[in-house]
Amino acid sequence: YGSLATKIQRNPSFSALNFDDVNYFKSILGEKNVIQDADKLLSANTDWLRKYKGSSQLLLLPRSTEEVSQVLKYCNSRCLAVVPQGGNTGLVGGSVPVFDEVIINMGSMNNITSFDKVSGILVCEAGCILENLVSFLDSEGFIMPLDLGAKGSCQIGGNVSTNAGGLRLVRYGSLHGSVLGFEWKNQSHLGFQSLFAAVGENLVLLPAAPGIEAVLANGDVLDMLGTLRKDNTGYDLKHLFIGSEGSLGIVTKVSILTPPKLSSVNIAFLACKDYFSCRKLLLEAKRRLGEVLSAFEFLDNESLDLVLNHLEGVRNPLPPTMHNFYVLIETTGSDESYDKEKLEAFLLRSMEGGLISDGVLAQDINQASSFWRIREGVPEALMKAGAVYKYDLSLPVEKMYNLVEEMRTRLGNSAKVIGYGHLGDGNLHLNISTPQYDDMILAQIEPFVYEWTSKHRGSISAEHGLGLMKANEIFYSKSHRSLISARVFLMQSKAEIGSALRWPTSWSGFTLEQV
Ligand code: FAD
Ligand code: 2HG
Ligand code: ZN
Repeated sequence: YGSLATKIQRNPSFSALNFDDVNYFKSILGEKNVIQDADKLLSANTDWLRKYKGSSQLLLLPRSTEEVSQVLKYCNSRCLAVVPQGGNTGLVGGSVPVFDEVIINMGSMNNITSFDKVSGILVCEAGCILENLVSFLDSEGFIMPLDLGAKGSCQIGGNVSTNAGGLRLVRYGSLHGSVLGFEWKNQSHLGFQSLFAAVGENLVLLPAAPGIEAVLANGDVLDMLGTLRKDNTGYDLKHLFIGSEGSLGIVTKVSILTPPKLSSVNIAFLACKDYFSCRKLLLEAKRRLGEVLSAFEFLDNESLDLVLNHLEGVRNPLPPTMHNFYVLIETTGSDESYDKEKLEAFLLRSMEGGLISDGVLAQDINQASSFWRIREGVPEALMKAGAVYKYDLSLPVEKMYNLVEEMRTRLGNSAKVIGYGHLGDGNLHLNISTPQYDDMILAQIEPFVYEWTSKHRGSISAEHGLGLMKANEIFYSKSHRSLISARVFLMQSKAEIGSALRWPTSWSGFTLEQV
């Protein structure tokens, strides 16, 4: 893969790890949480896509906020580069080292701190696996406001750091709405000041609401663990961290608003003859299913084929007629007969109007999960099919599928081009599958895909983040002016961005000297 990693140089101002460093980490974390075992390092150095590979010699597993603090403080003083890692399911090469960064994996911080049944507020450590939180909440009669195919491995700290979207965003919104606060560690190498302290120096930061605590500087804890729904006292700093991909600090704890589990869930797997019908169906679903609509996902016939051909035990729930598109609609509500009636009336109407060519409504929980398996299984099926070029785009829904078609025309028989994703959120997952990575094919895809997205005023990263893959492509989605403003703000607040040091250029695309 002709990736950025092959074109960049390690920043020489970083130190190389030595024997004393390792001993120091052992003294803080204990021998067994300082990993040098070759197999474990190999997997921590390699990303989920097996596309990005670092050469870190050290994996650290802190068990408390205090340990994270001590580790970062030491790395700061020794100028050792670090990369925060959650479940390592990220798809843009952000969770693994580029060179020899120390990996700080949060998996050992996996405790649930508290849960308030009245407010639905869950406070937990960053290393909690999403699926474990889902199970815990299920027993309490609640659900997580986000759901994604990687739930068995990804961690809530990783979700917050990537601002993961997923399958329920259409109903519950993004994590900017559900995360009430979190605790983080400053990993800055310059300035040695926490963002909170520094912002306080330059700007007015009004007193925090009860429950939020700021611990300043030198890797000390900044506690923004708000558990309030409403709090308009000054700037809401946590929003800077949601989606910052570990570039500002390490998230150690999260408090999140969880919705109650509702009793009636219905799922339909539908076929549409063309993309226009999918779009029209989405409009109708929003209008007619309204408050009960909880997911609206789509996949093209090529995506379904891939899943059926590569995943064991998955079958098409519809009779084997070829349809061009498939849509998965989920409703969640509190009145079984009313919700079902509402969905059935909607389906009947859409069928009569010609928007749906065929469809099936899940009859039980097993059938419902088999529908979800089809949709959630696409990334796994792509991995089994060979090499994959992945693009996660926000685009106007009317134009979205044109890109898939144009890409097919461009690449001809040299690649399989598939389109699927979160149609309800205007998020296309364009994937290009080839037997192996090939620079000639890559040159046909990039920068075309980014230019196309930019021309249609879309985003080159809807939900996966920038990572290493797209760190230098941010200009396709953000103007120079907005980037400079963000950069200047961060510099004034002396909150140097970790990635500016870890990677050759920061997200803003400028080196410090340029600004
Ligand atoms: P990692 O992959 O370990 O890390 C991701 C980034 O966050 C890295 O930059 C890392 O440095 C940083 N990071 C991790 N933990 C912390 C922390 N505690 N503090 C600071 N920085 C941290 N994404 C979506 O948005 N929607 C989807 O529907 C979706 N589906 C997926 C399905 C599959 C099968 C897979 C493999 C991935 C999917 N993803 C999806 C992508 C991925 O972003 C999410 O899986 C998840 O949010 C990443 O969490 P993680 O714990 O694995 O983080
Ligand atoms: C999904 O929605 C994930 O399944 C992965 O975001 C998307 O494979 C992809 O491109
Ligand atoms: Zn997705």
